Amino acid sequence: MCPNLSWGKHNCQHSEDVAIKCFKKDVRIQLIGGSSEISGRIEITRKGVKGTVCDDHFDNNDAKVICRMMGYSSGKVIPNIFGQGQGVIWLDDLNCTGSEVELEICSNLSWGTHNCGHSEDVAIKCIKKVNATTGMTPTFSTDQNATRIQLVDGPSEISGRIEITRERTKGSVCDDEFDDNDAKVICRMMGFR
Ligand SMILES: [Ca+2]
Ligand SMILES: [Ca+2]
Ligand SMILES: [Ca+2]
Repeated sequence: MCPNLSWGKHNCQHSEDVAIKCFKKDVRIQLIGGSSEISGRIEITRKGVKGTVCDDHFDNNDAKVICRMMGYSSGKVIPNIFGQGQGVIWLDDLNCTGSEVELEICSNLSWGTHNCGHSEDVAIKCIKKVNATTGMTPTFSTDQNATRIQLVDGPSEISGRIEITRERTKGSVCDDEFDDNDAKVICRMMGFR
């Protein structure tokens, strides 16, 4: 969706291939105890510490934001039949409008501040993204036009030379005019920041 994007057009040599470093998000969200990954008790791992979310004021708008952060299109609150969590209660009285792309943007967010017990741990069910034209859930393996991005030849998965696989052809990205904003978009597409 970036302007002037033109796949395969360039005046570059491979000596100009660009490398980037992404940052791992310090918040990771999983749904625990459900029959599939799209439903369950919310488990948030923040700075390496696992915790839960309290049901006070938790509604579908809050669920939507959490599902979207996990890469799904939407979501809703469901009864917590998945059991209580343990450890930290990360969030209480969530006050998202439903349009935020990250929890951090929701108003009055305060990590670790709560007046809850684990019997109030909340559970949600997310809705997978649906392809508007086919009504199918997109998968990388069957869609030849899917764009897959990896960072290669680096010390870890979060840094290295950008390798984009598109229409089953591997390629690189030229460093001409490539800046931190371009890197951010690519990192975000890979689930990093
Ligand atoms: Ca409650
Ligand atoms: Ca709420
Ligand atoms: Ca509360």
